[in-house]
Amino acid sequence: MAKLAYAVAKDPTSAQERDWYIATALAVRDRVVDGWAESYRHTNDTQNKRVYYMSLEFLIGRLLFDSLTNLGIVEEMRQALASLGVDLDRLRTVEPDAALGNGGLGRLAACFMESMATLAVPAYGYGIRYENGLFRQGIKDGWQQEYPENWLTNGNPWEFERPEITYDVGFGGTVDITYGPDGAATYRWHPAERVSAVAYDTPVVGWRCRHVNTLRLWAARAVDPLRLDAFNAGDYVGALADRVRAESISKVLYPSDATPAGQELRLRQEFFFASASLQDLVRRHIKQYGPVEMLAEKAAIQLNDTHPAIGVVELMRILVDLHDVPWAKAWDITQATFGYTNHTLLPEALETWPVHLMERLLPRHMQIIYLINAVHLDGLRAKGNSDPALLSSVSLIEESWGRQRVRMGTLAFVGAHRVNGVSALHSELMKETVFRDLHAIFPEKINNKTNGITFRRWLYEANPGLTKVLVDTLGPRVLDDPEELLGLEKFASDTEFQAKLKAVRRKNKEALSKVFQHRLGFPVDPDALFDVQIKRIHEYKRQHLNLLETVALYNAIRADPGRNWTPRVKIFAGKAAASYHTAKLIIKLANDIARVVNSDPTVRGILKVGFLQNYNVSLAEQIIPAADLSEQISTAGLEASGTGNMKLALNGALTIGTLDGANVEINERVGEDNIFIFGLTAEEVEARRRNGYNARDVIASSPKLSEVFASIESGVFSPDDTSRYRGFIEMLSNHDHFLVTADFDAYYAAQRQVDAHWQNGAAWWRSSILNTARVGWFSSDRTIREYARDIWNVPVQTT
Ligand code: 26V
Repeated sequence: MAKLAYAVAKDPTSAQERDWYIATALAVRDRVVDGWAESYRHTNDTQNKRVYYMSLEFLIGRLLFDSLTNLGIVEEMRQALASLGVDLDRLRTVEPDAALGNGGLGRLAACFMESMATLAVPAYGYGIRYENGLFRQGIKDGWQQEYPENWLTNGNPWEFERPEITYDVGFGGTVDITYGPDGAATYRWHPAERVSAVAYDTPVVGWRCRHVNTLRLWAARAVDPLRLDAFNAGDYVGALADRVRAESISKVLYPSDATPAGQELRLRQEFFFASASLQDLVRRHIKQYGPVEMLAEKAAIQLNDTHPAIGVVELMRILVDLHDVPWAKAWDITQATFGYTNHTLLPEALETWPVHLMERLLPRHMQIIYLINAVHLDGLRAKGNSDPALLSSVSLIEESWGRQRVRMGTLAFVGAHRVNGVSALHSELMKETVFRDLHAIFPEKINNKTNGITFRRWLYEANPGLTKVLVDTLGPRVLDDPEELLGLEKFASDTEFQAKLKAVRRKNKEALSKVFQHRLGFPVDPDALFDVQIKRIHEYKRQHLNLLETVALYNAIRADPGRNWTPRVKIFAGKAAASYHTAKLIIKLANDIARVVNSDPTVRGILKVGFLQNYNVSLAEQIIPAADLSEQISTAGLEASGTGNMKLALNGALTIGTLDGANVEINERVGEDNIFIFGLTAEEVEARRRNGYNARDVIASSPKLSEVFASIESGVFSPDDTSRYRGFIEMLSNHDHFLVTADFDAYYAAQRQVDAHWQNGAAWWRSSILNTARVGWFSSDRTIREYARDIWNVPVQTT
């Protein structure tokens, strides 16, 4: 009430929902800030080592329930608001999602921030305060439309602007050399352009408010917001031009997670936030801990993919040019400080930058890169490596057709003391593929850190019904130690316990059915099997494999409607990069199939298809607790880990999937009777591709697949444009790069096993319980403990 009056300046009679939301958030924030100050003091007093998580993406979602949950005051707040006639669950939906990320990599960063706070690892997350988060997706006539997502329009109660924490970031210009009396050269960069980076801090509160960390996001501002000379001369546009150019850096998140934008603005974003963050942490180190030579003892910097890898070079510049640290010493400090996480092996996603662009934008950094490379290659030659093919393969500079590019993956690899993949399989494949030669030279660098998820958001907040059953059954300890979930195993076949979980799932499915009604205009049957594929739309993730199976199932039902079919709802959600045509066509295909299937009376009550638009963290929180089946069907070897797979299994969905990414480890833990694994293994995929895969023969030998192809190609699902999918079918028939056709029959068969298992209700629920029971290991607390022990060398609090 006081907040509503004094911070929002509204009285209860005129307050709108948004006013109540802001007042509530501010009241909660006060409690968080108390813990924040204390955590900060504690770290300063103990002089503990800090972790810096550098990421161009933090896919946070909403924060109100995160704060309430971790402070343990959800019910208290619910009642307080109810006594004022306000519904907390409605307020919850007023908050816009902070969608400062594309997908898995960004969401992982957000889960890690929460776990680091929970484990009281003193940490800063560093990133960019994008004004526009990931685009909002609309669907028009079945096609994806992109709209800007200005999440800050109504203010953001969680952030604190820190105008006093501002750094200059330079671009372009020249490099001066001066020689000292001993002949040693000193280099000084004189940038032609400067942009200010202004800090915005968001507190990140850990479970039970044990510790509060900071997410520090940088906003770009012009150093000189208005050129008065130009303004006074009447050139109003020109006077503002520099400002527009400078501020464009933090305007928008790049909305692709597969193909590097390759644009100057992206490189400017990368350097902007890397430089501001390094200036900030070096300044803090010197102020609090003294000599810069001690940096690696007091700071661990984790690079979330190669996006901040230019930071390796920026730290070298800061040490060598600004603090006169000798080169070799500076390199030791840099390597000891940085760790690098790789999140994808897709060749098209590996970042490289043209040398000429680097030279123009960051001339001093390009010199340093050449020097790092020279020392790196000389070191190899000194160790007897003289094979030119090897040297060019591990060089920081890639040369092809006379064009030179800087390999950011190689830079991150050589600049870090540890390099990690995000699942056991992915880490092994890193050693065999992209980093093969580097791994042979530095065999101790690559290590695995299988991803995890924060159970606070993905279980306690998203699924309070299930959480209550767990606490009632296992006791409150389960909230602090996810391994306690194993205690569920003994209830797996207990009919009474199964009934409790069924009731919870049923309620969650009813809630999701309302979402269907609201967004798509029809409800779905909560008794049907909810079959869910939610993730970015990508050919390698193979939403189209799922769609082909949907059509095959549709055909089979129509051919024999009286059979004992398992009623299913096929649920899809996900965004396609705006320029990714095939992904957008897959969305259109999903909607085309949905239209035909949903209006066919023959399959009514048996099959429904729905594409839910604008997938984001908040929609995920609604879908996951209602899911029965989790689709994790990427071409083996291509999904680095996946984290949705973990969220769905934790909430009791059974997985149908390939042996890819973390599915492999989920399979090992839940047991093969409780998961549906199908398809080619990563090795088999490799072999098929190597031997030249012929899709046409495979299609011809599968009557089901032939029928599916024929119906899609002939326009059964696109009567308004019968040629719409001709090119798509042709592509799958001629160069089926992701081996959709190769896995089709196995996938169809696995789906029929799913049907059979579902029909034996007790067996299904037993498997579901065993999934929840056995995936405690996928908590991001476990992942962070491993990073802390093996990479960062920092202590963690025991829970
Ligand atoms: C690449 C690019 C290229 C330039 C444009 C912007 C951009 C943004 C992101 C990326 C890399 C995306 C890599 C990624 O998200 N990988 C996912 O990481 C998850 C967390 O480790 C993992 O679970 C997923 O399997 C993996 O696909």
